[in-house]
Amino acid sequence: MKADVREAVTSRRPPPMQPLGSGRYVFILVLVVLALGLLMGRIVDLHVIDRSFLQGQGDARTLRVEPISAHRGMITDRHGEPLAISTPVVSLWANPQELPPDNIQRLMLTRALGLDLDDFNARVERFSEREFMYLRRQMTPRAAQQVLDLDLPGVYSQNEYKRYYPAGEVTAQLLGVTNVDDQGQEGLELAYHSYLAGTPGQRRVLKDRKGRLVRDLHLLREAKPGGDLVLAIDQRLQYMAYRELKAAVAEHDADGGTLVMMDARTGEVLAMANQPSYNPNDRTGLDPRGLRNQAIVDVFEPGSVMKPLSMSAALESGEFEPDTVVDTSPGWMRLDNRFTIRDFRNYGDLTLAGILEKSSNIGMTRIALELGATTVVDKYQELGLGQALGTGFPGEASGSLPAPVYWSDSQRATLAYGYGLSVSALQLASAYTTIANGGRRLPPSLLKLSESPEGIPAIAPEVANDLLRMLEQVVQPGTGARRAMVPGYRVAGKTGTVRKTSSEGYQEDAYRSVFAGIAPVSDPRIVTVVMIDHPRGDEYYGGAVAAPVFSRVAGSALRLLDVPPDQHESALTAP
Ligand code: 59J
Repeated sequence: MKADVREAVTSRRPPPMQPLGSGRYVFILVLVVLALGLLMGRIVDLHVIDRSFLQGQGDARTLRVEPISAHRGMITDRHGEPLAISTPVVSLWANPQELPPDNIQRLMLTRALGLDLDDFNARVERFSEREFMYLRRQMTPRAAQQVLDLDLPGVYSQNEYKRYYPAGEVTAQLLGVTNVDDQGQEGLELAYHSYLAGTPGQRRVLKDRKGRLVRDLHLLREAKPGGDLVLAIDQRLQYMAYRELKAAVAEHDADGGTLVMMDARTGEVLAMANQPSYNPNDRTGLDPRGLRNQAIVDVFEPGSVMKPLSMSAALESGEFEPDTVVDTSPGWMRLDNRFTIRDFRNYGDLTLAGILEKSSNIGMTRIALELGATTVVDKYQELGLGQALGTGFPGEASGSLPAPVYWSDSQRATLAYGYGLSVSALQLASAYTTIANGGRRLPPSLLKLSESPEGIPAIAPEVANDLLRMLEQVVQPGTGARRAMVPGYRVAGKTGTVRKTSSEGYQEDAYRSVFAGIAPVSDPRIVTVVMIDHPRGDEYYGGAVAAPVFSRVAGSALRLLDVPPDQHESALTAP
């Protein structure tokens, strides 16, 4: 069997090769040499003789991967009104190596770009070793096309988006800004940058020497547009609040001011205005003070607007009722043998409601000294003071509460009437919102909410309601806060006049005027805090400077929000 197989294999061996006849050999050799010769000739032809033609062909069509700018999401108010939008723009750039050396052509180019020829030539000189320099960024597509139509060598374009803020200075500090590369730099533009920015796409393209598109070959990755951000802000309220704040700061020749309006039911921030401000669409020569969203990032010593908050601790203690009488005479008091507390004048016997109405420092002191050493500071903490609010706003201030090893009487007293702590306007508004909605603390929200949050109980409901009524008594004809009244609506609130500090301590003639208020009392809808920094005119009391701003802003807001007027005697009395 094995022998058979071997036999079969050997029998299939090919016949031995025949020697090549010499005629056929020479013929094939000649063919091969000829073919090689032709190829060499073609190589010489392509590399030496036709070189420039080939290079031209190669340059003329280049395969490139181009980025596709992603559209940055819009920022709108709660009703979809645009507050920050991205519009298509064209940036022109040049390859300095390819620019025409000829001054006539350069003059045409600089004229179309709106540049000075000498400056331009100097810049081209500086970039002469490089292959990229911007000619002009973020031009309108039409203006850029006029430059491209000159058809000059070395001039290229790229499509981008530019941010525009329709409300300008009215929303400047809240929105913040992006830089020329569309990166969020400040405010909400910074806080929500990655959400707004989206992801740039990529496409493979065939371009000619001038960078002009010959053919769109294929999409490698689609640009993913950024998401839209819907703010809690109501643009109508925002404009109105900004206008009133600006007018008041100008009228009183103040250093600045801030205003926060919150929805009393949801904690949403309906308006947030600051002075000074700036135009985010044209930042040339801006005052850096205008960049600060004071309402969130700056803190101040609040003074008497804290009295209702410390009073909530007194009412909850069970030791005091709204009509409990406290003797405030003789209108001054010495504590710790070194510190004198004063009232504006001697008010004698005052109820708790009366203490708020007259803003008696002595009354608050008497109450605070009856309470546990940390009762008031604990309440402040429960109301969200001395801690971050979690708005996500860059640089959000926490403010500070004192935490001494030992509480002296003067420290307990001054804390209860608003000194020795610092708060932001937003924290203050949030604390008043707790009074407005029956004692639940709502986290302030800069974004529109789809549903009202639960909130955290921070004041007993009956105490919150008592306080609301007491604060209504503060804003009545004949009180220091009467100018906060709003015709047609019942309002509640508290003034404050706070001496500003310098490195030498409390100043004699520099104040902050503050008002914190709630409206309407029948069913609270808005909470507003107004702070005017250093009014320089004759008037500087909170009741004279900040309260009228509250009156105008709250009145307009209630009408814009279609809140039905109160059927109440006091509401019908004009201030
Ligand atoms: C005040 C303070 C400073 C800090 C005093 C305002 C204190 C205090 C030490 C003198 C002006 C002034 C810790 S008064 O806000 O009491 O709003 O209509 O700045 O008291 O002890 O020339 N408010 N303001 N106090 N300090 N330290 C009153 C009151 C308030 C008014 C007016 C005028 C102060 C009736 C303030 C208002 O309720």
